[in-house]
Amino acid sequence: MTFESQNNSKVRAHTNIALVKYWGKENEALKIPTTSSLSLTLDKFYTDTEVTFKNELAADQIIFNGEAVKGNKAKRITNFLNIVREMAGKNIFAEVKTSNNVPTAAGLASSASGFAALAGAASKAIGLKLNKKELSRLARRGSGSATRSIYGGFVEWQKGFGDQTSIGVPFIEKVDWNIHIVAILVNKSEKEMTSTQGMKISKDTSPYYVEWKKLCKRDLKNIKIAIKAHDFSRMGKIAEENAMRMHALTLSADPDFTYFDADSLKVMKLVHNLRQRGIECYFTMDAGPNVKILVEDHNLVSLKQELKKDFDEDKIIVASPGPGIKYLK
Ligand code: 2P0
Repeated sequence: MTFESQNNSKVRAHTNIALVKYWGKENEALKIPTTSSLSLTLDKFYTDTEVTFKNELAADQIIFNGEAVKGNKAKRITNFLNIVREMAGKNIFAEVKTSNNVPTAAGLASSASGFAALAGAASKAIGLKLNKKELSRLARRGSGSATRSIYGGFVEWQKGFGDQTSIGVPFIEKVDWNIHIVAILVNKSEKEMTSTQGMKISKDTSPYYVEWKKLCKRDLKNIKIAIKAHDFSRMGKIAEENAMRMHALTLSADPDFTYFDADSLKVMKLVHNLRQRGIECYFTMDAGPNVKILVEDHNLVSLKQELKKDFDEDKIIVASPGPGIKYLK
Protein backbone atom coordinates (compact mmCIF):
# COMPACT_ATOMS: atom_id res chain seq x y z
CA MET A 1 0.00 0.00 0.00
CA THR A 2 1.33 3.46 -0.87
CA PHE A 3 -0.12 6.92 -0.35
CA GLU A 4 -0.82 9.72 -2.77
CA SER A 5 -2.54 13.06 -2.34
CA GLN A 6 -6.06 13.24 -3.71
CA ASN A 7 -9.38 13.82 -2.00
CA ASN A 8 -11.92 12.90 -4.64
CA SER A 9 -12.74 9.85 -6.70
CA LYS A 10 -15.69 8.40 -8.59
CA VAL A 11 -16.15 4.72 -9.35
CA ARG A 12 -18.65 2.58 -11.25
CA ALA A 13 -19.17 -0.97 -10.04
CA HIS A 14 -21.53 -3.54 -11.52
CA THR A 15 -23.65 -5.94 -9.58
CA ASN A 16 -23.19 -9.69 -9.70
CA ILE A 17 -25.51 -12.66 -9.49
CA ALA A 18 -24.26 -15.69 -7.61
CA LEU A 19 -24.65 -19.05 -9.38
CA VAL A 20 -23.30 -20.79 -6.29
CA LYS A 21 -24.59 -18.67 -3.43
CA TYR A 22 -23.10 -17.22 -0.28
CA TRP A 23 -25.60 -17.69 2.55
CA GLY A 24 -24.04 -17.39 5.99
CA LYS A 25 -21.04 -16.08 7.84
CA GLU A 26 -18.38 -17.80 9.86
CA ASN A 27 -17.28 -14.44 11.25
CA GLU A 28 -19.94 -11.74 11.28
CA ALA A 29 -17.76 -8.74 12.05
CA LEU A 30 -15.29 -9.53 9.27
CA LYS A 31 -17.92 -11.01 6.93
CA ILE A 32 -16.02 -14.23 6.41
CA PRO A 33 -18.43 -16.64 4.71
CA THR A 34 -19.12 -20.25 5.66
CA THR A 35 -18.63 -21.31 2.02
CA SER A 36 -16.94 -20.11 -1.15
CA SER A 37 -19.27 -18.81 -3.87
CA LEU A 38 -19.21 -18.01 -7.58
CA SER A 39 -20.95 -15.26 -9.52
CA LEU A 40 -21.35 -13.56 -12.86
CA THR A 41 -20.92 -9.78 -12.96
CA LEU A 42 -23.63 -8.12 -15.07
CA ASP A 43 -23.49 -5.19 -17.47
CA LYS A 44 -26.97 -3.68 -16.88
CA PHE A 45 -27.00 -3.06 -13.14
CA TYR A 46 -24.43 -0.77 -11.57
CA THR A 47 -23.75 1.86 -8.96
CA ASP A 48 -21.83 5.12 -9.45
CA THR A 49 -20.28 6.49 -6.28
CA GLU A 50 -18.31 9.69 -5.81
CA VAL A 51 -16.44 10.28 -2.58
CA THR A 52 -14.87 13.57 -1.53
CA PHE A 53 -13.03 13.95 1.77
CA LYS A 54 -13.39 17.49 3.11
CA ASN A 55 -11.65 19.09 6.10
CA GLU A 56 -14.66 21.32 6.80
CA LEU A 57 -17.12 18.45 7.38
CA ALA A 58 -18.09 17.53 10.97
CA ALA A 59 -19.68 14.22 9.91
CA ASP A 60 -20.04 12.06 6.83
CA GLN A 61 -22.70 13.25 4.41
CA ILE A 62 -24.35 10.57 2.35
CA ILE A 63 -26.55 11.32 -0.61
CA PHE A 64 -28.29 8.46 -2.38
CA ASN A 65 -30.10 9.10 -5.67
CA GLY A 66 -30.18 12.82 -4.75
CA GLU A 67 -31.55 12.38 -1.20
CA ALA A 68 -29.77 12.53 2.17
CA VAL A 69 -29.41 9.12 3.81
CA LYS A 70 -29.97 8.84 7.57
CA GLY A 71 -30.36 6.10 10.18
CA ASN A 72 -29.08 2.56 9.86
CA LYS A 73 -28.22 2.82 6.18
CA ALA A 74 -26.04 5.87 6.83
CA LYS A 75 -24.46 4.11 9.80
CA ARG A 76 -23.47 1.14 7.67
CA ILE A 77 -21.67 3.47 5.25
CA THR A 78 -20.04 5.48 8.04
CA ASN A 79 -18.83 2.24 9.66
CA PHE A 80 -17.29 1.28 6.36
CA LEU A 81 -15.67 4.71 5.97
CA ASN A 82 -14.24 4.27 9.48
CA ILE A 83 -12.36 1.22 8.23
CA VAL A 84 -11.02 3.23 5.29
CA ARG A 85 -10.00 6.13 7.62
CA GLU A 86 -8.25 3.71 9.94
CA MET A 87 -6.35 2.12 7.06
CA ALA A 88 -5.23 5.55 5.86
CA GLY A 89 -4.56 6.89 9.38
CA LYS A 90 -6.62 9.99 8.57
CA ASN A 91 -9.48 11.46 10.56
CA ILE A 92 -11.43 13.28 7.91
CA PHE A 93 -15.10 13.07 6.94
CA ALA A 94 -16.48 12.45 3.51
CA GLU A 95 -19.26 13.50 1.21
CA VAL A 96 -20.58 10.40 -0.55
CA LYS A 97 -22.81 10.81 -3.58
CA THR A 98 -24.15 7.60 -4.93
CA SER A 99 -26.68 6.63 -7.56
CA ASN A 100 -27.96 3.23 -8.46
CA ASN A 101 -28.96 1.71 -11.71
CA VAL A 102 -30.34 -1.24 -9.74
CA PRO A 103 -33.71 -1.55 -8.00
CA THR A 104 -32.52 -1.11 -4.43
CA ALA A 105 -33.03 -3.97 -1.99
CA ALA A 106 -35.16 -6.00 -4.38
CA GLY A 107 -32.76 -8.89 -4.60
CA LEU A 108 -30.67 -7.49 -7.42
CA ALA A 109 -27.66 -7.22 -5.20
CA SER A 110 -27.45 -3.44 -4.91
CA SER A 111 -25.20 -3.82 -1.88
CA ALA A 112 -22.69 -5.70 -4.05
CA SER A 113 -22.25 -2.89 -6.56
CA GLY A 114 -22.74 -0.29 -3.81
CA PHE A 115 -19.93 -1.39 -1.53
CA ALA A 116 -17.61 -2.30 -4.41
CA ALA A 117 -18.00 1.25 -5.78
CA LEU A 118 -17.61 2.76 -2.31
CA ALA A 119 -14.49 0.71 -1.58
CA GLY A 120 -12.90 1.88 -4.83
CA ALA A 121 -13.86 5.55 -4.54
CA ALA A 122 -13.27 6.01 -0.79
CA SER A 123 -9.89 4.29 -0.76
CA LYS A 124 -8.62 6.28 -3.73
CA ALA A 125 -10.05 9.59 -2.48
CA ILE A 126 -8.36 9.24 0.90
CA GLY A 127 -5.03 8.50 -0.75
CA LEU A 128 -4.73 4.73 -0.36
CA LYS A 129 -3.52 2.98 -3.43
CA LEU A 130 -5.04 -0.48 -3.23
CA ASN A 131 -4.66 -3.23 -5.79
CA LYS A 132 -7.71 -5.29 -6.78
CA LYS A 133 -7.03 -7.98 -4.22
CA GLU A 134 -6.89 -5.39 -1.46
CA LEU A 135 -10.00 -3.70 -2.83
CA SER A 136 -11.92 -6.96 -2.90
CA ARG A 137 -10.94 -7.61 0.69
CA LEU A 138 -11.99 -4.11 1.71
CA ALA A 139 -15.31 -4.32 -0.19
CA ARG A 140 -16.08 -7.52 1.74
CA ARG A 141 -16.16 -5.52 4.97
CA GLY A 142 -19.10 -3.52 3.53
CA SER A 143 -21.07 -6.41 2.11
CA GLY A 144 -20.09 -10.00 1.39
CA SER A 145 -21.31 -10.05 -2.20
CA ALA A 146 -19.34 -6.84 -2.94
CA THR A 147 -16.16 -8.93 -2.64
CA ARG A 148 -16.98 -10.36 -6.08
CA SER A 149 -18.06 -7.13 -7.81
CA ILE A 150 -14.50 -5.80 -8.03
CA TYR A 151 -14.00 -8.09 -11.01
CA GLY A 152 -15.91 -8.67 -14.24
CA GLY A 153 -17.18 -11.96 -15.67
CA PHE A 154 -17.21 -15.13 -13.59
CA VAL A 155 -15.74 -14.52 -10.15
CA GLU A 156 -15.07 -16.86 -7.27
CA TRP A 157 -15.14 -15.56 -3.71
CA GLN A 158 -12.76 -17.84 -1.92
CA LYS A 159 -13.81 -18.33 1.66
CA GLY A 160 -10.16 -18.30 2.65
CA PHE A 161 -8.75 -18.74 6.13
CA GLY A 162 -9.50 -15.32 7.59
CA ASP A 163 -9.47 -11.62 6.78
CA GLN A 164 -6.36 -11.69 4.61
CA THR A 165 -7.39 -14.57 2.37
CA SER A 166 -11.17 -14.21 2.05
CA ILE A 167 -11.20 -12.44 -1.32
CA GLY A 168 -12.65 -12.44 -4.82
CA VAL A 169 -10.60 -14.16 -7.49
CA PRO A 170 -11.43 -13.77 -11.17
CA PHE A 171 -12.34 -17.13 -12.67
CA ILE A 172 -13.04 -16.03 -16.25
CA GLU A 173 -12.94 -12.25 -16.61
CA LYS A 174 -13.40 -12.00 -20.36
CA VAL A 175 -16.42 -14.16 -21.05
CA ASP A 176 -16.45 -15.47 -24.63
CA TRP A 177 -19.81 -17.17 -24.29
CA ASN A 178 -23.01 -15.69 -25.58
CA ILE A 179 -25.14 -16.07 -22.47
CA HIS A 180 -27.56 -13.78 -20.70
CA ILE A 181 -29.28 -13.33 -17.39
CA VAL A 182 -32.82 -12.09 -17.84
CA ALA A 183 -34.10 -10.38 -14.70
CA ILE A 184 -37.85 -10.31 -14.15
CA LEU A 185 -38.69 -7.48 -11.78
CA VAL A 186 -41.74 -8.89 -10.10
CA ASN A 187 -41.60 -6.53 -7.16
CA LYS A 188 -39.54 -3.40 -6.62
CA SER A 189 -40.36 -2.84 -2.97
CA GLU A 190 -37.70 -3.21 -0.28
CA LYS A 191 -37.43 -6.61 1.31
CA GLU A 192 -38.60 -7.25 4.86
CA MET A 193 -35.82 -9.61 5.87
CA THR A 194 -32.36 -8.30 5.02
CA SER A 195 -29.77 -10.76 3.72
CA THR A 196 -27.65 -10.23 6.81
CA GLN A 197 -30.53 -11.19 9.12
CA GLY A 198 -31.80 -13.92 6.82
CA MET A 199 -28.50 -15.72 6.54
CA LYS A 200 -27.91 -15.55 10.28
CA ILE A 201 -31.29 -17.11 11.12
CA SER A 202 -30.74 -19.77 8.43
CA LYS A 203 -27.30 -20.67 9.70
CA ASP A 204 -28.34 -20.72 13.35
CA THR A 205 -31.56 -22.69 12.99
CA SER A 206 -31.96 -24.60 9.71
CA PRO A 207 -31.39 -28.34 10.25
CA TYR A 208 -30.08 -28.51 6.69
CA TYR A 209 -27.27 -26.01 7.14
CA VAL A 210 -24.48 -28.59 7.50
CA GLU A 211 -25.61 -30.28 4.30
CA TRP A 212 -25.76 -26.90 2.52
CA LYS A 213 -22.09 -26.28 3.23
CA LYS A 214 -21.09 -29.68 1.88
CA LEU A 215 -23.16 -29.30 -1.28
CA CYS A 216 -21.83 -25.80 -1.98
CA LYS A 217 -18.32 -27.24 -2.10
CA ARG A 218 -19.40 -29.82 -4.64
CA ASP A 219 -21.44 -27.30 -6.65
CA LEU A 220 -18.52 -24.89 -6.85
CA LYS A 221 -16.17 -27.56 -8.14
CA ASN A 222 -18.67 -28.79 -10.73
CA ILE A 223 -19.86 -25.40 -11.93
CA LYS A 224 -16.28 -24.36 -12.65
CA ILE A 225 -15.87 -27.44 -14.85
CA ALA A 226 -19.18 -26.65 -16.60
CA ILE A 227 -18.28 -23.00 -17.20
CA LYS A 228 -14.86 -23.85 -18.58
CA ALA A 229 -16.48 -26.33 -20.98
CA HIS A 230 -19.30 -23.90 -21.93
CA ASP A 231 -21.65 -26.65 -20.82
CA PHE A 232 -24.80 -24.59 -20.42
CA SER A 233 -27.05 -27.44 -19.28
CA ARG A 234 -24.71 -28.44 -16.50
CA MET A 235 -24.04 -24.89 -15.36
CA GLY A 236 -27.75 -24.01 -15.36
CA LYS A 237 -28.77 -27.13 -13.50
CA ILE A 238 -26.20 -26.55 -10.76
CA ALA A 239 -27.18 -22.87 -10.42
CA GLU A 240 -30.91 -23.65 -10.17
CA GLU A 241 -30.42 -26.44 -7.64
CA ASN A 242 -28.05 -24.35 -5.55
CA ALA A 243 -30.50 -21.43 -5.46
CA MET A 244 -33.38 -23.69 -4.41
CA ARG A 245 -31.29 -25.18 -1.63
CA MET A 246 -30.51 -21.69 -0.36
CA HIS A 247 -34.23 -20.92 -0.28
CA ALA A 248 -34.88 -24.24 1.44
CA LEU A 249 -32.71 -22.92 4.27
CA THR A 250 -35.04 -19.96 4.74
CA LEU A 251 -38.14 -22.18 4.62
CA SER A 252 -36.65 -24.54 7.18
CA ALA A 253 -35.39 -21.81 9.53
CA ASP A 254 -36.96 -20.88 12.86
CA PRO A 255 -38.75 -18.55 12.44
CA ASP A 256 -39.33 -19.63 8.85
CA PHE A 257 -39.38 -17.00 6.13
CA THR A 258 -39.19 -16.79 2.38
CA TYR A 259 -38.24 -14.40 -0.40
CA PHE A 260 -40.66 -16.08 -2.81
CA ASP A 261 -43.83 -14.36 -3.80
CA ALA A 262 -46.59 -15.54 -6.12
CA ASP A 263 -44.94 -14.05 -9.21
CA SER A 264 -41.58 -15.64 -8.35
CA LEU A 265 -43.25 -19.05 -8.38
CA LYS A 266 -45.00 -18.22 -11.63
CA VAL A 267 -41.66 -17.50 -13.31
CA MET A 268 -40.11 -20.69 -11.93
CA LYS A 269 -42.99 -22.77 -13.30
CA LEU A 270 -42.66 -21.07 -16.65
CA VAL A 271 -38.95 -21.92 -16.77
CA HIS A 272 -39.69 -25.59 -16.06
CA ASN A 273 -42.38 -25.56 -18.70
CA LEU A 274 -40.11 -23.93 -21.29
CA ARG A 275 -37.42 -26.53 -20.68
CA GLN A 276 -39.93 -29.28 -21.37
CA ARG A 277 -40.72 -27.55 -24.65
CA GLY A 278 -37.05 -27.44 -25.64
CA ILE A 279 -36.32 -23.80 -24.79
CA GLU A 280 -33.46 -24.39 -22.43
CA CYS A 281 -33.21 -21.95 -19.53
CA TYR A 282 -32.64 -22.07 -15.78
CA PHE A 283 -33.56 -19.73 -12.94
CA THR A 284 -31.82 -18.40 -9.91
CA MET A 285 -33.16 -16.18 -7.15
CA ASP A 286 -31.58 -14.16 -4.35
CA ALA A 287 -32.78 -12.41 -1.20
CA GLY A 288 -35.75 -10.82 -2.92
CA PRO A 289 -38.67 -11.92 -5.10
CA ASN A 290 -37.13 -11.11 -8.49
CA VAL A 291 -36.19 -14.13 -10.56
CA LYS A 292 -33.23 -14.22 -12.93
CA ILE A 293 -33.17 -16.59 -15.86
CA LEU A 294 -30.02 -17.94 -17.44
CA VAL A 295 -30.32 -18.40 -21.18
CA GLU A 296 -28.08 -18.78 -24.18
CA ASP A 297 -28.37 -16.22 -26.95
CA HIS A 298 -30.12 -18.52 -29.43
CA ASN A 299 -33.05 -18.98 -27.03
CA LEU A 300 -33.32 -15.38 -25.87
CA VAL A 301 -36.01 -14.25 -28.32
CA SER A 302 -38.28 -17.23 -27.57
CA LEU A 303 -37.82 -16.74 -23.83
CA LYS A 304 -38.71 -13.06 -24.02
CA GLN A 305 -41.80 -13.80 -26.09
CA GLU A 306 -43.04 -16.21 -23.45
CA LEU A 307 -42.28 -13.84 -20.58
CA LYS A 308 -44.11 -11.00 -22.31
CA LYS A 309 -47.34 -12.99 -22.15
CA ASP A 310 -47.28 -12.65 -18.35
CA PHE A 311 -45.10 -9.62 -17.58
CA ASP A 312 -44.81 -6.05 -18.86
CA GLU A 313 -41.88 -5.47 -21.13
CA ASP A 314 -40.31 -2.90 -18.80
CA LYS A 315 -40.13 -5.57 -16.07
CA ILE A 316 -37.97 -7.82 -18.26
CA ILE A 317 -34.32 -6.77 -18.31
CA VAL A 318 -31.78 -8.64 -20.36
CA ALA A 319 -28.28 -8.48 -18.91
CA SER A 320 -25.03 -9.94 -20.17
CA PRO A 321 -21.62 -10.52 -18.60
CA GLY A 322 -20.25 -7.20 -17.40
CA PRO A 323 -16.95 -5.61 -16.36
CA GLY A 324 -15.19 -5.04 -13.05
CA ILE A 325 -14.92 -1.70 -11.31
CA LYS A 326 -13.98 1.35 -13.31
CA TYR A 327 -12.53 4.65 -12.07
CA LEU A 328 -14.51 7.54 -13.58
CA LYS A 329 -12.46 10.11 -11.62
C1 2P0 B 1 -24.98 -14.02 -2.93
N1 2P0 B 1 -26.71 -12.96 -1.49
O1 2P0 B 1 -24.11 -14.91 -2.95
C2 2P0 B 1 -26.09 -14.20 -1.90
C3 2P0 B 1 -27.21 -15.02 -2.44
C4 2P0 B 1 -28.14 -13.00 -1.62
C5 2P0 B 1 -28.47 -14.39 -1.94
O2 2P0 B 1 -24.80 -12.03 -0.87
O3 2P0 B 1 -24.60 -9.49 5.10
O4 2P0 B 1 -25.67 -8.06 0.90
O5 2P0 B 1 -23.87 -7.64 3.57
O6 2P0 B 1 -22.65 -9.79 3.57
O7 2P0 B 1 -23.81 -9.70 0.47
C6 2P0 B 1 -26.67 -10.75 -0.44
O8 2P0 B 1 -26.16 -10.49 0.83
O9 2P0 B 1 -25.00 -9.66 2.70
C7 2P0 B 1 -26.01 -11.96 -0.95
P1 2P0 B 1 -23.97 -9.13 3.79
P2 2P0 B 1 -25.06 -9.39 1.16
O10 2P0 B 1 -25.01 -13.09 -3.73
